[in-house]
Amino acid sequence: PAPITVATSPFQGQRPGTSGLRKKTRVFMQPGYLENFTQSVFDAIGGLAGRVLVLGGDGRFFNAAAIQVILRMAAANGAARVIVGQGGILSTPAASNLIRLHGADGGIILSASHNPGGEDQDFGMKFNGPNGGPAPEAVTEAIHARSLEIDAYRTLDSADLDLSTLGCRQLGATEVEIIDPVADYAALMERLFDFDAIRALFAGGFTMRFDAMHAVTGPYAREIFERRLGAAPGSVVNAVPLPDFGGGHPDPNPVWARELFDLMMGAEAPDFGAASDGDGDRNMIMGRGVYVTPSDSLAVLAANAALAPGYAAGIRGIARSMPTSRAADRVAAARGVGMYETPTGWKFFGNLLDAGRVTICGEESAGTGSDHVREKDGLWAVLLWLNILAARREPVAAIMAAHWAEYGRDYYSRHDYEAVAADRAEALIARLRALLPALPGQEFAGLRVESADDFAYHDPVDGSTSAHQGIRVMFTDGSRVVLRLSGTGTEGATLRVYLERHAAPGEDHGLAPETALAPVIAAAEALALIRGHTGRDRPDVTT
Ligand code: VG1
Ligand code: CO
Repeated sequence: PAPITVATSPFQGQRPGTSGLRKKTRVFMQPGYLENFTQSVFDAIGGLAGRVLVLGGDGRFFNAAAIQVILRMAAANGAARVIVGQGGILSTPAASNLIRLHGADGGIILSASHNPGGEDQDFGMKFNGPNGGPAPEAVTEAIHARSLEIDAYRTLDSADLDLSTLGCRQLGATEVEIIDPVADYAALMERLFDFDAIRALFAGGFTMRFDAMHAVTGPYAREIFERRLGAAPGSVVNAVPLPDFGGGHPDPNPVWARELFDLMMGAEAPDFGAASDGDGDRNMIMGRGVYVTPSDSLAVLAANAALAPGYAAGIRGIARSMPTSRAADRVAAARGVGMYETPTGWKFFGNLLDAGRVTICGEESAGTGSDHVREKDGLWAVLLWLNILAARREPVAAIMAAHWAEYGRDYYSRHDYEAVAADRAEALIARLRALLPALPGQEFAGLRVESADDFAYHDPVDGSTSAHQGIRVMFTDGSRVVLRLSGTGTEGATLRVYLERHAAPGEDHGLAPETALAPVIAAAEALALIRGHTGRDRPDVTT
């Protein structure tokens, strides 16, 4: 079929946020909407002629149709080759791996990640560059700029391709290669971790439950945990990806993965519990009777990484997003390795990883990963935990207690106020911004401000600056409050309030987080007047 050019006019609001462009599914399904954005991506990277692209998604509603649209457009734009996951499925970390493995020029991942899926829920599209990582801000801004002036897109008048069987198909002059979404990823995991030791752990009676939340990790988890590592059949639950994630909210945290959380806190708990999100880049870690906060998990993984073969030489440095607790900083300081604090979103880790400055990265939002790919990686985190458990032969709770005894405990919690009227949420942040210079020395509910700023990041590798990344308030007792607005929502604004307090080695590490954090929560309210601005007397989601 010959390429055809279709006239179009711009849609407002095609600006990628923290992680790609996320909108209501019906917005994406409007005629021309997906096409405009896709062509804007191709144009912004200098065209697709002769280039190689990786393509897949998390299987949510509209995934299959959108893949066909993008394939036709890639072919009409002259792509040499498109590597597609069978059935249109690829987890985000698997896509990142494939881009690197094939030396592709980039990849498109269809996902709204932890947002619910379905015709009335959310859809999204992420573009990753040749390093396998999320496009940096300069690229996402160029895509947005292009979307505002676009007047035509290219496509083919051709039938849908069969993506259900492996192998190569021809689409115009473009070769489309349909690959097993799991195989290369599982092989990478086998290289990084001591599968023999983990197999021996399971053979010795160790039990686990992994909740795939009816999202993309089901097939990956079954293959790796049950088939290759010998976890008991049925250890992986909700393993079949569904277009609406079974009506659930595929966000692995104590609220949305309640069933797993309750199991792990009850009398029937297995030794280990974990879950992942829509596109497979997040993780939740639990032991019997214990929930490991993502910030703590990052610190423990960094401290113990050398127990895994892939990291036996030690780590070069650690990076965390600014709102993530400072638990990892204590590990970096003790090991004498570099520590970097970046804005929220994995795209900011790419340069540090490419430059070899850091090995392990993490975010408080349940994202952890390493230099093996350029995305956060849910199953990677679960496997590193399993490798550590296989080497140390101690329960998760004992590992946490020992970690806190050595470094102290950073009590941590995040309060989310969702779907707040955008002007009210923005007014709250604007007020704080205006107050910043006067805050040091002031007291709020008994806590004295030591310093406060609107976080700006200066990338040490490419010299770029990203400003207005969140309000940071440090108190003299070492506590911290961070406030920022989410960049992944599709309805109104979501205010995130991040609360943290350090209990040094020797202090009480056995408190409930809400008890330990009560003074910080009170100070955050006194400082930011959250109730007044949001009209809510409590957060919608506490993690
Ligand atoms: C959230 C998290 C952030 C994460 C991002 C994408 O962003 O806070 O840490 O990188 O989601 O994760 P925001 O702007 O809503 O706070 V994923 O797994 O949804 O791609
Ligand atoms: Co995700």
